[in-house]
Amino acid sequence: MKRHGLLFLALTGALLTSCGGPADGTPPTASVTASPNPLIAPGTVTFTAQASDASGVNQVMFYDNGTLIGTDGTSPYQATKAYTFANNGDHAITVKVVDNKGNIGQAAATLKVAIADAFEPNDSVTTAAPLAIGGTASGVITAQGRDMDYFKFDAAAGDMLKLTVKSVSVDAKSTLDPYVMILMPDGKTILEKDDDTGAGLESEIRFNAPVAGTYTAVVTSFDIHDDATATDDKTTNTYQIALTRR
Ligand SMILES: [Ca+2]
Ligand SMILES: [Ca+2]
Ligand SMILES: [Ca+2]
Ligand SMILES: [Ca+2]
Repeated sequence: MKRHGLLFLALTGALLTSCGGPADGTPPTASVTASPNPLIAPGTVTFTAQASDASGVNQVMFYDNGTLIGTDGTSPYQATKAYTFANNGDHAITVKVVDNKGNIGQAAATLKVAIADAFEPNDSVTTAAPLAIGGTASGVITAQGRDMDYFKFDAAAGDMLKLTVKSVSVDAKSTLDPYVMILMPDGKTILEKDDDTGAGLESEIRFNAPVAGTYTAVVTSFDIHDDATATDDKTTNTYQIALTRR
């Protein structure tokens, strides 16, 4: 133990000698901003840090939720990162600014990543958004090439129900030709599917629930359903889904 103490003293002495001049124990000033903020994903965000120090700034490190995303040693101090719809939510952005004497200054900001569809991500049975019988919800087929929107509802055996997916009759600017499927409680078997039974190109399914359980409605566009390679990604692909008794 004493040997370690002596070694530490020797190292400290060497460091003090090598630095020379007046000691700088003051950390750099730091702040960070994100642009755009909020980001409507997908897109790329540029992070810019303001940093200054009497001894000079050595480098700035940028982190998103604790993960290093970039390092910059020259002003303007910047880093960029691409986000997808899957990054939906708040991100804790932090920077560490190291001066030429090893002091560290820190700053933080919140980046909001949003997507045009508030129910996203809802691309699987397990991430389906709840839809009550008698309820409606508004979504958008967007933010990825082949968006599918999953909604789940509980039904009793014999429930007589109607599911509609409306586009232009709710939003005149909608560009969506909706397509909808209802999956059995196993989450795989298709109970019913429909393209254009509703008004115009809109979808409507009248069905009786064969068994009690949690069913899933999958909304997408006709183009995506019709062609396994087609993409259809427009922020104007709006729709309203409604589930009612009949
Ligand atoms: Ca300093
Ligand atoms: Ca969507
Ligand atoms: Ca989706
Ligand atoms: Ca349709």
